[in-house]
Amino acid sequence: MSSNTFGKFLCVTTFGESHGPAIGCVVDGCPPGIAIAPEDFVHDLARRATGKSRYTSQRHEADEVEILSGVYEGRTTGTPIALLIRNTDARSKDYAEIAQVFRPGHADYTYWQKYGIRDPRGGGRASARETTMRVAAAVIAKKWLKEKFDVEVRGWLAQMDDIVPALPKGAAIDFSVVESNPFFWPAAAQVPELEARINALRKAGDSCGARINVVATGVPPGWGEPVYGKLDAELASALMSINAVKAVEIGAGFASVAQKGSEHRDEMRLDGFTSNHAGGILGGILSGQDVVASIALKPTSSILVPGRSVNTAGEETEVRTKGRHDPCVGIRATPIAEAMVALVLMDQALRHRAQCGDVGEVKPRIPANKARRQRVKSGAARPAKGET
Ligand code: EPS
Repeated sequence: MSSNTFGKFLCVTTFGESHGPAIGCVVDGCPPGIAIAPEDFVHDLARRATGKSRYTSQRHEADEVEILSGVYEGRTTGTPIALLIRNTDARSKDYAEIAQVFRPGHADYTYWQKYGIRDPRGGGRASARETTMRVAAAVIAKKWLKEKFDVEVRGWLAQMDDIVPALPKGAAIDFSVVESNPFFWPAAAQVPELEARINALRKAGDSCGARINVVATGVPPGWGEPVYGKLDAELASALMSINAVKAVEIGAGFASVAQKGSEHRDEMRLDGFTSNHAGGILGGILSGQDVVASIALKPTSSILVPGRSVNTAGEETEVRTKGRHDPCVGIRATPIAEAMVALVLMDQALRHRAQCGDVGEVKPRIPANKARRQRVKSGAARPAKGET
């Protein structure tokens, strides 16, 4: 009932607040035998962390994962995996001024209405800090998906404020570029423009929103479920549960409103689908094409620009949020979006194996990437690793 757990076979529960002693998660239902060590968590946690560049909050957390259970001699045992990260750089006095005031756009007011009490320090449970454990849990999912199925889940920042990547339509994303700048931006030449935009927002005490795209490649057809367990429905729920997310699109998303049926449908040839407007999901079940999702994150609500609000005593007041905050929380949300997609995919893969593991490969099987191969051939896209 309290909704701190998600997943059916792979169940992830997170706990902890931004300024509590620690944050953690329990991952239950993980198959035995997966090699997991504390070092496995370092890369993705650092990609998500604050304080890694001048463009995010300057809170410096070590984000060191302690594996408390479920792993013996470096391998998962099939029992619940408990992971813990201690909070080491909380500055709760920053929140003294706003402890009795509701920040407009934040969850302060709604938590207060629901529980009649709230932990205001660092946003409590409604802080971006909570997403750390999603990323930690997904390290296991990403590893399992890659090792067992060669499935990879990767994302990039697809819009920041009104800036969009200057890439030709349909161009392949070069992930070495995405990973080489603190914005996860796919067009290197624009990074100075992004830096200037964040600097200007900081100076103005304001913030901006962002869009993130996530793609899962190498997925087999068949994962997913019909009706209430649709894979796209579960992706939408998982992605929407990330703090600050206000919209989720799968495949063509809202653009499908203005498409004709003859354009939207992804035609099938024996050598591949000719397009991927479905985002790899038909009837809630994977077609074998890449899974494509996109999310919109709202502008950070903890800003210096004064805003009108009310306080817990029921008086009208003005609020300015000082302290260390992200001018654009979307800048470091790429690994969080990847994490939610990976966790949903692993959960659905385990569910598929449980019910339909004996079905095997069904003919005909349509290869995934004809549309992409055509773009490569026409010069609109670069070949990906291993692609000719
Ligand atoms: C956050 C405010 C900042 C961020 C925090 C999210 O925390 P604080 O006010 O305690 O310095 O640093 O994010 C993280 C610490 C994190 O690991 O993501 C907020 O307002 O949501």
